[in-house]
Amino acid sequence: MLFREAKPEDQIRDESALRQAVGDAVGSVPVFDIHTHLFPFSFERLCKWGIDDLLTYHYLVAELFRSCEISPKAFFDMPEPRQADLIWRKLFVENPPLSEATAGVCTVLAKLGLDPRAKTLDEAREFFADVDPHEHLEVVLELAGVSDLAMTNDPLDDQEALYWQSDSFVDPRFHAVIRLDPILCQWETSWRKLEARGYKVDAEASEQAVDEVHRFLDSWSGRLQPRYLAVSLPPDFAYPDDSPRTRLLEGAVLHVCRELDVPLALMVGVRRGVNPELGLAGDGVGWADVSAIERLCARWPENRFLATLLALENQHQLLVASRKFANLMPFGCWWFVNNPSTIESITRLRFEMLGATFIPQHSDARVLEQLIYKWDHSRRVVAEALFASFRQLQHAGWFPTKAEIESVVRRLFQGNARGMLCLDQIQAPLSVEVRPAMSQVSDDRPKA
Ligand code: RAT
Ligand code: ZN
Repeated sequence: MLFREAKPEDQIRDESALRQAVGDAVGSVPVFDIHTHLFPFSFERLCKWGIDDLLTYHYLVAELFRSCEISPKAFFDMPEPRQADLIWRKLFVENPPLSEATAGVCTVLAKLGLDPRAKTLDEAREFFADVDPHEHLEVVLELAGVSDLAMTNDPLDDQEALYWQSDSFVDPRFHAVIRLDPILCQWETSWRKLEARGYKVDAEASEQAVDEVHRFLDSWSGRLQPRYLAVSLPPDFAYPDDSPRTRLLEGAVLHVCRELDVPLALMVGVRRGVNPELGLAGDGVGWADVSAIERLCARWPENRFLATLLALENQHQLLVASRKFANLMPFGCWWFVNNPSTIESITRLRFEMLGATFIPQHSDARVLEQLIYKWDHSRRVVAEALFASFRQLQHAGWFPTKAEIESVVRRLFQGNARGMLCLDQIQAPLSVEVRPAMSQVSDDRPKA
């Protein structure tokens, strides 16, 4: 589109018309959700959905211990429905659900026609017991406005590997992503798993071991067809250094990315197991050294990098780095910065420093219905930030048309992700063949 050709009568000069146009465009655009932990229904129990999974989300588990004296051990020993009941009582009935994660559950319930002020979970349980999972998936994707989503796939997880090896049906809207944390962050234990699958690897990540990891990634990429490779990294992530991580990155991962023509996603700043008793809810945050990302981008100019940082304090540095390296794409407001106030300030800064050349949000959904609230909440906040930037433009004497606003919004929520993943030529499917969930998995040991 040539913006210069906008007819004067189409240009929006008025503040409230601008707010309306931005809100309508952001509210209706189909989203490419670039990072989730969701699985298709064919992956059976790996696919989380329904009220008990929603309430036992680790964001809520972390909040429970601030409002209830139960010990983590006693809590985790309870069956999931009882955990969900306790969380409901403590965080939703005895207290107003003010936090982002609790408010999110209310949004989900309200959008599904359920009462977020119910005293018990009975009504919600009946609702979910009655739904047909495949129809429910369509309802959820429609309510969330999600056209495509990226999963988080770990071929070293034996349970997950079985589903891939038995060629379980994967809904084409669910895109595979190979997660490298075991290889790049837990090499000291993971090399044994690779060895057990027949790869000639060692604790030191020798040259031969690095070649074998390349072979492993080639083999699983053939099966999964990943849209990108991803890793979450601690705040002290350094590059380059004399560690198995740098050897594996340079000798295997970055080459595989080049060969497949896919980006590497860097999610930096997580301190795993700050309070190990809390399990998944026990991770914390630390400041990252953004110069490590800059060096990766500089030394590997042919590679593309997606990056999201966990610490609020690192957000500005990532944007400065992105202005220096066109092969770096900031994405999402990750985990502890995925709150309306932080999304708004980060997104405003991103518009101011990068224009529309970033991916504003991902859901990080672990439970299917979370897509509904994560996107409902994020759309509202991103719309506010985009409105502020267009309002500045109006003050500067440049008046946007509705079509121009819609084009920017499509780029933010769909085009930048598709471009980064080289999906521009591939059309999003209009309809999907739905297959029944698999009832039995082969008990073959995964072989790479
Ligand atoms: O947001 C989350 O659910 C975290 O537990 C992590 O999964 C994080 O998003 C990650 O991908 O490591
Ligand atoms: Zn995640």
